[in-house]
This record gives sequence, structure tokens and C-alpha cells, in this order.
Amino acid sequence: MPANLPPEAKAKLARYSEARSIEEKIRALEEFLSVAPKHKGAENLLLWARRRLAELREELEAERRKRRSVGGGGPRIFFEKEGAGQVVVVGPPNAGKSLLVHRLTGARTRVADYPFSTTQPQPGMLRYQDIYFQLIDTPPLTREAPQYASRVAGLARNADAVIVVVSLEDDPVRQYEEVRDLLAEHGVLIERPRGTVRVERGGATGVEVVLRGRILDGTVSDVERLLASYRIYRARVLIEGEVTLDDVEMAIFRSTVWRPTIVLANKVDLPGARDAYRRIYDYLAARREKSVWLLPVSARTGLNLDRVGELVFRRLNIVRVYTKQPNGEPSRTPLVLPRGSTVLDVARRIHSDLAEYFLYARVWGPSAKYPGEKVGPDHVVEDGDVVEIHARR
Ligand SMILES: Nc1nc2c(ncn2[C@@H]2O[C@H](COP(=O)(O)OP(=O)(O)OP(=O)(O)O)[C@@H](O)[C@H]2O)c(=O)[nH]1
Ligand SMILES: [Mg+2]
Repeated sequence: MPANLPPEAKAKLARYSEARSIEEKIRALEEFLSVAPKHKGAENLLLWARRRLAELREELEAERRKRRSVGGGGPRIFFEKEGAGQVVVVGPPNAGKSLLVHRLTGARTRVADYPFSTTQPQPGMLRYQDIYFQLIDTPPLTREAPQYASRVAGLARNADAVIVVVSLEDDPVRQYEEVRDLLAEHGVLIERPRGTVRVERGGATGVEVVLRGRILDGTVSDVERLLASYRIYRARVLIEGEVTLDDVEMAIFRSTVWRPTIVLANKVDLPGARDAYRRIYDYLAARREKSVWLLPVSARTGLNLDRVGELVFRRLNIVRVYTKQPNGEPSRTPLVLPRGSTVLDVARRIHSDLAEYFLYARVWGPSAKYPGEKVGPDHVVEDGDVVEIHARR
């Protein structure tokens, strides 16, 4: 159920979402926390507000540092995406993240036999057949030292997929749960949720609720009332799958994202690792839709490292398409598109004019009934297709 906050508390939250500067946001959240009720219904919002406040204070501090050090930027928060997908590698201290990223990409990560050796994210490129994925090694995620959590979660939010590294040295289920929960507290889910809500502010015409699913404990008018109670009168609310009004209320203040995730159970070379692997295997197999994938590996012996690229490729749900000119050779480097893309999407990727003047395409490969099949704009491409676009001149 929604938090049923008193009007005073709601007004403070409304101030928070209207605030422009970090300082204003901090003040609004502080005031909210001082008047918010402590009852059970408000728990989620309170948790969020405390965490958000901590993040904002960090941001403010970082900004001040940046202003002080002329020309010298602070730590990097995001990495420009490179290759066919960006995958952030997270996990508890000493799990073997840095050695894995090093073995998979050749990047010069910092590996050490003690925890907390990595303090800065470090990218590297993993080759899979004719494409590359960008892996990012990160500092450890743990409740005992949560100082990196918001930064690592930020990297995960920005990435296309997540690799969670757990160590089979000790209980992998406990490690997995801790990492999952820490990320979730920062709005990044690694298990596919039953539903998602996105609230986009603004627009001209009132509150529009786009319902591609179900509100479990209310109606569309409840959603409108909920938004109005936060003084939001113009917005688009996109609901997919099954959600509660509580989810809608959280989504007003923070967007939650799901990132497809692979768990690498590392150090399978160690004695006792088989039993530990069994535990994480059974645990993940029992979870909803098996929405997290699992692979046992050893960064030390190299076992199964050659399978990571393919797993990432499948997890990203992408396809490779090779374009060609009439009478020419197919390109060597593919275009990478989301699975389900059409030949028109391919045309758009090459040039917007090509999409606008699109006539038809010829396709060779998995999606073609016969080599060189002539297809219309809606034809869905598959991995390995060769596509030749024909457009009006
Ligand atoms: N036996 C064994 N040891 C491993 C394996 N992978 C990593 N290690 C060792 O585990 C220790 C930690 O490795 P790192 O790669 O530094 O671990 P990390 O997860 O990056 O650690 P933090 O940066 O502190 O979070 C090092 O001594 C590695 O040599 C493995 O597959 N098997
Ligand atoms: Mg490390």
C-alpha cells in the first residue's frame, strides 16, 4: 500500500522533486525526514530518502572537490560505452573480479590476495567472435564497507548487463543475496521483477497512465490520485507487468531498472567448491523464471572463461547484421541491434535518409527463406543475416 503520508511530509517530497540544485534537494529531503511518520507503510520511502540523502551529500562533496581542483577531475563516475555492450563486473571483496576481468580482457586490473584491493573502476574489452564487449572491473560491494555501493550501482544502472562474481571459497548464496540487495537498495534489480513503473514528468495533457499490465491493489484513478497528492498533474506513467501502488509511489522519486545478469561462481578449482556450487545452483534454479544465469569458472585455471563471451552475447539479447551494397561484399564488422529489430531499423542505423527512402531489402542468412530474399521494412532480422537495403534515390 502507498505510504499514506501526512500532507506536510508529502509537501516536502514534492519540494524535493521540484528542486533543481543539489543543495535544495538535500534541504527538502532533510525536512522530509524530520516530519515523516515512522510507521510501517512509510518504510520504503524512508529508506529511500535516507539513501538518496547520503548520495546527494556525496555528490555535493564531489562537486566541491572538483571546483577546488582546477582542471583535475575527481574519480570517474561513468565510462563511455564501447563495443557491442557494456557489462559491469561486481561482487564481494576478494571474489576474483579483477583477476577475471584481467584474464578475459587483458586489462591491467589490480589483483591482490587481500580484500579491498580495487578502489577504481577499470574497463577492458572482451572479444567474442567478431565483436567486443566492454567489461568494467569495480570496487567491492559489501555491507561491511558500503562506501562504494552507490558508485558501483550507478555503473550498473548505466550498463547493459551485470556480471556478479561470487567466490566458491565461502557461501556463494550469502554473497549473491548481499550483492543483489545492495544493488536493489540503489534501484538496480538483477532479478527480473514482476513489473516495472516509469514516471515521466511533464507533457501537456494531465496524467496519462499507459497500462501494459496490472495494478494489483488499485486502479488507474488511484494512480492519478497518488500523483496529485504529490502535486504532480502532468506526467506519463508507464506500467508493465504486475505492480502495486507502492511501486508507483517509489517510481515517482526513483526509477528502478532491471539489468540482465550472469553470476560467475569463481574459484571452482578450490577444494570444496563443488558443494558450494551446488548450493548456488539450486538456489538460483528455484528462483522466479531462473531470471539470473549461472556459470562456474576459475580465473586461476581458466576453466570456462572461453564461454563467458557467448553467455554475455545471449544475455544482451542482440543480433549481428552484415550490410552490403548491391554487387558488393558484406561488411566485415557487423551492426549490432536488439533482437527483434527489423530491416528498417538496420536502414535507420546506417543513415536516416536510407530509412526515409526505403523501398525493400534483400536478405541472406538465418532469417531469409532463400538466399537474397526480397523483404519489406518489417522483416525481422536474425543473428548472422546479410542485408542489402534498396532505397529510392
Ligand atoms: N584459487 C583461486 N584463486 C583465485 C581465483 N580468482 C581469483 N583468485 C585469487 O583471489 C584473490 C582476489 O582476487 P582479486 O581479483 O583481486 O579479487 P577482487 O574481487 O577483485 O577483490 P577486490 O578488488 O578486493 O574486491 C587473489 O589472490 C586471486 O589470485 C580462482 O579462480 N581460483
Ligand atoms: Mg579487485
